[in-house]
Amino acid sequence: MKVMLGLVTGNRHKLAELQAALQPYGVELYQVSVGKLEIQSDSIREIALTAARHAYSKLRRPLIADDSGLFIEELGGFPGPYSSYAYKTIGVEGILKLLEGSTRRRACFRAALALILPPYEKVFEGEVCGRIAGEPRGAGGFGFDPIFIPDEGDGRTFAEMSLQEKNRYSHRARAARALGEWLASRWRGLGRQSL
Ligand code: ITT
Repeated sequence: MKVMLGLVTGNRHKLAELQAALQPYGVELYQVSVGKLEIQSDSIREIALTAARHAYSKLRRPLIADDSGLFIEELGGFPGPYSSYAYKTIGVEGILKLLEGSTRRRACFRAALALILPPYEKVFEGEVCGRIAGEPRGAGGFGFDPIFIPDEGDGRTFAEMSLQEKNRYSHRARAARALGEWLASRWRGLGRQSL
């Protein structure tokens, strides 16, 4: 059972993480480079779905789009859907500065994966919660990985983990596994060898 899916992204880390998470489900993921349409919205579901629909209208091939963000409790959920912009502007150091002196450091990463596989259109979500570290640690991963410590881990940040370890807990891998399970249930229902 095999399905080829395009991933609409300019972020190679997302590609690598999703490839690893989806491969066990028979998904072959490749990067598509139509300009990703990024609408402004406070819903990552809506942002991902709009990007996927837009890319599908251009390519007419089965694909997914990932929108994700870091939601920090002390900051009322900021940067959330604006994480990409916050990362490019204030960065990791800016977030640490905003939390300076605060003991309330709870945060969650969330990911929405929008799938267009006609006649289906679905959004799968994943979440991982943890806390914001006092200082950046580790050289792996991307974005806010050096300051995020998942609850389920052993105190290391995502940037101190291998891709496989990060995928055990991450928001993106969880959304990917939900997508993979859904595909597997479709296959079982259809009794077909491929989609
Ligand atoms: P594309 O839009 O091209 O897919 P992007 O990186 O801009 O790539 P988003 O618009 O979804 O993706 O922005 C999400 C931002 O949230 C991202 O730039 C990171 O700063 C942060 N982020 C999301 N998932 C992350 C993760 O697994 N580890 C660290 N930071 C993450």
